[in-house]
Amino acid sequence: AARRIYFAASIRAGRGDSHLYYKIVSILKKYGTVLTEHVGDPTLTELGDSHMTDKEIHKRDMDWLRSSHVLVAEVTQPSLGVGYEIGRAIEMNKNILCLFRPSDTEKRLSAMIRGAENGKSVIVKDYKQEDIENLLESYFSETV
Ligand code: 6IA
Repeated sequence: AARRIYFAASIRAGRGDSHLYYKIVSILKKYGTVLTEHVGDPTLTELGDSHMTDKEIHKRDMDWLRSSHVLVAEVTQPSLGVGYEIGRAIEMNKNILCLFRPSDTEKRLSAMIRGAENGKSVIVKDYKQEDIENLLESYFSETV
């Protein structure tokens, strides 16, 4: 069966990187089924409304997370929702790849994310936008 990939990135915390999220989703589709394609939708704004209540969104996302094989999270734009998803995924023993762009932010990545790295199931990668294809290729061919 195809890998089930949960992609996490900022929504209400800000959509400034949405074009990059779109690109990441399009690359991830080579490696499996992306459950959370909407996260990469550049037309989705942080103010946007959905037909679902927050409770329904939370339940659907947790069900998807449970059913996924791997969580890929773009963590450069700090987001409560993404941090929450990473924490829940760690408790579920999922494979997790966190992607951070040091050169595109003044902020340092949270110690709770950087410090969760274990060299196996939880990987934190510093990267540049232009390296994303190679990075995902080596992650999916060597790690998961
Ligand atoms: O705190 P944030 O909103 O930045 O959290 C973003 C993360 O939480 C993403 O990785 C999503 O998986 C999840 N998430 C948060 N809000 C939604 C959502 N809202 N729909 C789906 N997943 C969500 C409805 C979108 C609305 C703005 C049109």
